[in-house]
Amino acid sequence: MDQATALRLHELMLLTRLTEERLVTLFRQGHTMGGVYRSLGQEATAVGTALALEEGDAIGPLIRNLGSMLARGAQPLDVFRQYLGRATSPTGGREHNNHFGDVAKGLIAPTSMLGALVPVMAGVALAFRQEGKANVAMTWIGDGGSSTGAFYEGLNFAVVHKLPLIVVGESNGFAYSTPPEKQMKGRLADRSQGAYTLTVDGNDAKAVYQAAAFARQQCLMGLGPVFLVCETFRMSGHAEHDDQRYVDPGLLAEWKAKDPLPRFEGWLETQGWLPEPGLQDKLVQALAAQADQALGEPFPKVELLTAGVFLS
Ligand SMILES: Cc1ncc(C[n+]2csc(CCOP(=O)(O)OP(=O)(O)O)c2C)c(N)n1
Repeated sequence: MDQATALRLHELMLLTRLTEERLVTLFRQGHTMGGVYRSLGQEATAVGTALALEEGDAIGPLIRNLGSMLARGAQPLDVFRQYLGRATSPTGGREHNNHFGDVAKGLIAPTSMLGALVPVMAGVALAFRQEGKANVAMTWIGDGGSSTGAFYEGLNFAVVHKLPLIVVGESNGFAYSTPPEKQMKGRLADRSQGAYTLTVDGNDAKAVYQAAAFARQQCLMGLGPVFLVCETFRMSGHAEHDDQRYVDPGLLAEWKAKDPLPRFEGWLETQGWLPEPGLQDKLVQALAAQADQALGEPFPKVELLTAGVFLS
């Protein structure tokens, strides 16, 4: 990894963490419309994978992959507008977390239905191949989400048709309060269905980035999908309303020592590649100003709320 990429990876991980911290503040102040779902401790998994993609590739993230969206050009201001339900948000105030996309940026909107994006992104990968494009599609799945039929159907389809799809498996200790052994036999990597499978330390940003770049090459060589399993840990509750009382404090302490951000900063230091001085303060101030801007913007007009919404 070159210096510019390493510093970008660091800045995006920091931006993800600080954006989510600001969201937590807005949640505690009672400003957000719903829950706040963080990726605390998993920033390397979200950012390291997406940053390894190239122009023209596409991602289909989940709620815990805000970092991947920022890596593809989504703006924190739009994230705040979404959570605050403002008319100016990408969904016009109709949706209240990160469920927004931008096809021009290769960002397919996240959906709540776990697993559902695997067949969707397999379809995107199929379209890339049919159009003769040297591009890949990427999506993410948690250990809980990997128990859905859609995950199996989508990955199986990609394996059979050798599609350029990267499915990032996030093995993060819990699905809500359920540990993997209570809902699956074996490990997440065992669910690959014949896809080339790599398991990496998901808290090692460099390793994640390199594995994702390798996976991309595999896909472009026509070798079929890659299941890239990242071993990591969800360092906060399922969302901010969940205090994680079911998690062994010893386990949390163990993973805190493996926090991907200070760990990557340590590696940058060994390289002599220091982030810009004052970067964190600069980001904190910019994010506070963006959150204030979003707070000052209007709510949608009630009569417009159902416009563009599919009503069955
Ligand atoms: C098909 C489906 N079933 C159930 C849910 C409700 N649900 C939302 S998040 C979640 C837990 C997800 O756990 P996991 O896939 O391991 O991801 P993590 O939250 O650990 O990132 C569940 C069950 C859902 N959104 N979609």
